[in-house]
Amino acid sequence: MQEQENLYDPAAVEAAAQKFWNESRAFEVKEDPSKPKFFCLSMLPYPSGALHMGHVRNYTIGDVISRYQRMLGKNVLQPMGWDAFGLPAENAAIKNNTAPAKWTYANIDHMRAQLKTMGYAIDWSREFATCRPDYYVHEQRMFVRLFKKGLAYRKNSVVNWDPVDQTVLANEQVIDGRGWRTGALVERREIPQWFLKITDYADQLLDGLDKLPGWPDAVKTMQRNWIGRSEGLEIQFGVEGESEPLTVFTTRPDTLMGVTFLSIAPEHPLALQAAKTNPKLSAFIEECRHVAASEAVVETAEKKGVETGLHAIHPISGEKLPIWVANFVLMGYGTGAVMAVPGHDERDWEFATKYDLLIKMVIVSDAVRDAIRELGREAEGNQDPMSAALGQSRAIDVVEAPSALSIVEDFENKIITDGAYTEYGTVVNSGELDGKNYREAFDYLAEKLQREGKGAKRINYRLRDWGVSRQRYWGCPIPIVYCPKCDAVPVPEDQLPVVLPEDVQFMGVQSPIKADPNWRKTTCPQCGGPAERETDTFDTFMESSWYYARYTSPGAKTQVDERANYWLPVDQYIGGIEHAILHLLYFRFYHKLMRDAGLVHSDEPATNLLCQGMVIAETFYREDANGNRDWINPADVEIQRDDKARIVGAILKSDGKPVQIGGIEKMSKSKNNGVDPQAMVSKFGADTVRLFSMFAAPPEHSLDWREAGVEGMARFLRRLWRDLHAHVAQPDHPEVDPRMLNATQKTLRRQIHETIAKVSDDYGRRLSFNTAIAAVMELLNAVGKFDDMSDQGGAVRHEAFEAIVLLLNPITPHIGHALWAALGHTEPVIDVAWPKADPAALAKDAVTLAVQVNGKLRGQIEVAVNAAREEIEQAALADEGVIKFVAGQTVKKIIIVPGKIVNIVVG
Ligand code: ANZ
Ligand code: ZN
Repeated sequence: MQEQENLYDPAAVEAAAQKFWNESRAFEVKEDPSKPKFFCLSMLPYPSGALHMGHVRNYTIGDVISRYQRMLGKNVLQPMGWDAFGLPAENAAIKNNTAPAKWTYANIDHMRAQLKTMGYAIDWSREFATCRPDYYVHEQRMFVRLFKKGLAYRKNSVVNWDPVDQTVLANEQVIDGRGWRTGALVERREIPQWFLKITDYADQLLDGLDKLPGWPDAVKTMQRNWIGRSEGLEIQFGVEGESEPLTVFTTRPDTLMGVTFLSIAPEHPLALQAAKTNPKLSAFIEECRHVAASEAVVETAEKKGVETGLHAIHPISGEKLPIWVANFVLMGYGTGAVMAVPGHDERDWEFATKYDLLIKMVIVSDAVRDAIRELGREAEGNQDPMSAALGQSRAIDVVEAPSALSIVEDFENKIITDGAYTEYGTVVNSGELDGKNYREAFDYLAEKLQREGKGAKRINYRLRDWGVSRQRYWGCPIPIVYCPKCDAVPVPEDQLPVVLPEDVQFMGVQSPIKADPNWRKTTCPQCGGPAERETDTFDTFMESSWYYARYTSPGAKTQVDERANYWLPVDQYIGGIEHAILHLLYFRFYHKLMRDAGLVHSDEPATNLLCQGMVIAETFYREDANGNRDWINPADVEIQRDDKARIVGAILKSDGKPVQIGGIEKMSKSKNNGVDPQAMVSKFGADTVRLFSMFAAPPEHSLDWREAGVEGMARFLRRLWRDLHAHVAQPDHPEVDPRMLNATQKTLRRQIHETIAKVSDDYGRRLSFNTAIAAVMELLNAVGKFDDMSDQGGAVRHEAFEAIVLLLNPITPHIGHALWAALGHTEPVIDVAWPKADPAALAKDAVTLAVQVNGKLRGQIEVAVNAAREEIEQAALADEGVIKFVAGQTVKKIIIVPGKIVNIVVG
């Protein structure tokens, strides 16, 4: 009997705890205005087939925070759902000849069962899959409303076209410019697609970041850069022989007098016009059309261009400037035209150097500005040397002032031969602008050009409208009908949802709804005539932008109901850093759309954000004769380590022969280094897996999965189980009575309460779980060394075990459930309040002082913290070690360093 209890059996302990939580519906919550709420949300999983370690890490972090907040007395909502639409289901359908729906639902069932073995405190009554019509109907309704508000619109946009399969490919399906299945060269095609006007919210999305102190700076910076607000001027250049001016957008109007040519995008109307009579130009434009126009490509590709033969007129100097078509100018940004300043812009410099165009210096550094000033003074002896020198910089040539002159010349030569000077500085060689700094030149020109009708201030965003059309099947149908008479007509709300048929047969990659004329055929909601349905579906980011809100309002007929305003905003959001930009931007945007539709009252969807790091692991492989690597799963490998735990070799378990070691990398299918969470849970139990994933690294860092580390966690839990049961097997002891404690008992009790204080801070403020666990481990070590079998000794030990169980409970809730009962409690541990550090126990009422005699350490004394000087002196002189060194001598002086040292000077 006794023996049995000393054995920790995770499978039995976990099954019992989970049964209890299920039967008591422990984590189902309702709105309760009497309690502070806490909405803890982890990013919902894509049902790919099986849980991976990344999920386990994400959901364990969320669960630890949820359980901790619950113990603080909050009404905690932790939901779970499935991001169920998306391409992998279609790929699997094509490969295995099943319907995407069937594959998806089977995966969900499997992964739900896997998640349940982890013991997460999830309110499963709120679960949903985003591929169900009762979920996406709300998304369709919102889209119809956005359409009516002008926030959803259709325009032509480029897609990847596979000419063999005759279908559009997603970016992920284009590999090195070729279709993933056919290997055919992908073409760019323009087709009409739907967009949401996220650009209307650019300013709000940007300004809102300043009101999110609970978001990591790195994420906010990435979002700012993505939105990319730039303040500049639009400037009009006349074009020789044309009535329409050419408008450019520049963020550096201060460089205006350094413009030596203009560059326009290949798709710019002026380029297309010039190409009609210029075969070389039209060939170049055609060439550009075949290169994917993504910004990244444009940024890295070699700069290329062709002259149009047209000339622009400089708005101030009247100079004639050649107009070039350049491959790095994007039609979709600004005006699609750039005033080129090769002296101060790197891309223009590269271009000018390649095509031998003029490079002018019009901005100088402070040192060069000072040199110019000096030259000016020498040249003119002028009271206003700055304007003299800067206004007539040609005068520099005739002045004899080698040092200042060479500074200026060197600077100019460097710009011409080495590269553009891109910093802000002082304007030179620019007539009326000379001597101005960036801001002054900006404001001066903004005013002047505006007055002359040649320019205006302008704010541009890098952010583009959100293209939500996908030419795929497994997504939410876009609720639009095309009528030959009425054009695009939204499906009336009472006819929603437009249901995606689930029982379909895949013929090749073509979307089954595109292939089915019966599905497409409908009547126009406006004129009643024959019409066709839109067969594109939404980008799956649509579903994941508002799912968090749906959790608050299960069963609501509307997208969300009043319950949303009890739970929102999310208090803690947890997910991967790979979602730092797009998902989190759409998530914030959609919240503002719902706010503006009157559905929610807050401005931002989530107050705090935690981005967890990757899970990484060692990789192993064998190379075949052709040098191809066959990656071997770590589970099939036996690792040999040296005494410092460094890996020195590895063998394949099945044949006992060595395998190559490939280094630590993110767990992935391609490197076959994923560790199956299910196998780990079966072998060690969920608590051990949870404990390891929280202990091995701080949440934002990479987590290096090592089975040896997992084994260490299992040993720790076994020891806790054994020690705690050994304690409760002892005869009864009274309650702790602080007045009765001796020094050792007090010391252990202080450590208990110090640990409570530290762990509380680690869980709550720092979100630093590994240090919290380390502190609890130290406490268990201290309990192990505490062999006091007295009444009060037993009482303090009991307090220590209670603290350990409670402090670990958010991380290892199953063993927590069992051990709390073992400590004699009938109330389940999930309902117990988080322990509070007792200030009285924390107070250090005694300090230890080192005692020196003539600077040499001779003894140690304990005194009260507030002990008077005489008391300390007496205690020091009475110390056994000290007495013999003082005996027979005269004490000349006693120096006390408070809290540390007493030095007795004798002689
Ligand atoms: C002249 C100039 C001089 C510029 C200089 C920069 C430095 P951001 O900050 O990203 O808004 N530009 C404008 N439209 C462009 C387009 N469609 N494609 C490529 N480049 C474009 O960048 C604004 C700057 O990028 C603009 O300011 C323009 O070059 C270029 F010393 O004008 B600048
Ligand atoms: Zn019609």
